[in-house]
Amino acid sequence: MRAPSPPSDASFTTRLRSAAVAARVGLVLGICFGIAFVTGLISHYAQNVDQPVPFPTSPSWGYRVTQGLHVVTGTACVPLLLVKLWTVYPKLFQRPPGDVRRLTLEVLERASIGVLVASAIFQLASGLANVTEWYPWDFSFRPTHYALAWVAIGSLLVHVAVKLPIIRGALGSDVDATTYDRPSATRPAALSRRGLLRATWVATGVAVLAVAGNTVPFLRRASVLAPHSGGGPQDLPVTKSAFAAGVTSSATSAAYRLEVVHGDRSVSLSREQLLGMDQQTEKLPIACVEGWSASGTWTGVRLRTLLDLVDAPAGSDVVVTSLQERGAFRHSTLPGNFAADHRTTLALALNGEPLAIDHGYPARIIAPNRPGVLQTKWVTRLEVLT
Ligand SMILES: Nc1nc2c(c(=O)[nH]1)N[C@H]1C(S)=C(S)[C@@H](COP(=O)(O)O)O[C@H]1N2
Ligand SMILES: [Mo]
Repeated sequence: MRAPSPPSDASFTTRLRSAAVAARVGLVLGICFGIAFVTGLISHYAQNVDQPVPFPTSPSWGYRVTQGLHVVTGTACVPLLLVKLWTVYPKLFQRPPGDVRRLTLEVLERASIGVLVASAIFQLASGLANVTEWYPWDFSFRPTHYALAWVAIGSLLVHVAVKLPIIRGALGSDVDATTYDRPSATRPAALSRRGLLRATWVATGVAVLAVAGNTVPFLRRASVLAPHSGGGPQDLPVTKSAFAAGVTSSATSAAYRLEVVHGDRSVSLSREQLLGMDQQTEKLPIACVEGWSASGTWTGVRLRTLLDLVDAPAGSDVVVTSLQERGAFRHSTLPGNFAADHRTTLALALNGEPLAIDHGYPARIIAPNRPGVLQTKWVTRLEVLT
């Protein structure tokens, strides 16, 4: 008996798998990928402790928009990438060319596509898992997602450069043109190429709607995948509850004090004393890195007023420490420009009520244009860095 021969690209005959389709889906995919890349860089930079150019505090909703875009465009990439891979995968089975120079080029190109596909799938899968707060891995998400973003964008640029003549040719001619088709791709399908493209755009739109409600209030009810679209006390979602953070008793203890420290100067304030100081009210969003965001009306003491109690020099960085004893988010550092911004508040109340314990009672930081992960809850210490 003869062994069955492996499939060759001639086994794939539908005319839907055409460069004319791949280039059109690829163009939209590339744009979404580019937006996700740039907004991802912004988010990464915003969370860096070391910022040669300070991340701006205005507009207060800036990070809300860039991170919403990051998650929405990343999600749009999922159906687009699936269709793109479906249109081109028969090329995997193309017989390699005989002559050594062309073979070498072919191997290099396929290797770069392998890197591109693997890194793109990793980015989408890890990003989606992060959005749904499912962490089935051991690595630290942010540095890994950041590093792989460079790998993905680098191999994407190589891919576009290599394919540019075909991309331009395919985009410049009719979607039904056969110029760049594989010779075997001639069998008519139940769906036209236009129909396939339309179905792809619809699927992408549905994927976008499924997550956009996390950020865009009027889309909330359309968003089946919006775990953070509402709910939570005081009309604001909660990521980590007081119970999960292990602060239920320390946050409600009569012994709670806020320490404000600058060198050997320090003051210690109870929540009643904080409430007795001048209060300001600011409308500022919480914009989680996971893509959800929601606006709140926060009332409390201007951070700068607290820093003045210990004569902190203007523009000093401030380390914010939570009552929470474990976990990466128990500390954050307010860069000098954030500490100095008049809107930055040690909030004691939210939407007209005393802060709910899950939103950071007795006191939490809220600053404009800041990733949610840095809006530390259950604050017990502010230390001015000198
Ligand atoms: N101490 C502490 N503060 C924290 C967190 C945390 O885990 N611990 N989570 C942060 C994250 S990731 C977000 S998005 C916001 C959410 O604030 P909220 O739960 O009040 O909506 O709180 C931030 N502050
Ligand atoms: Mo978050």
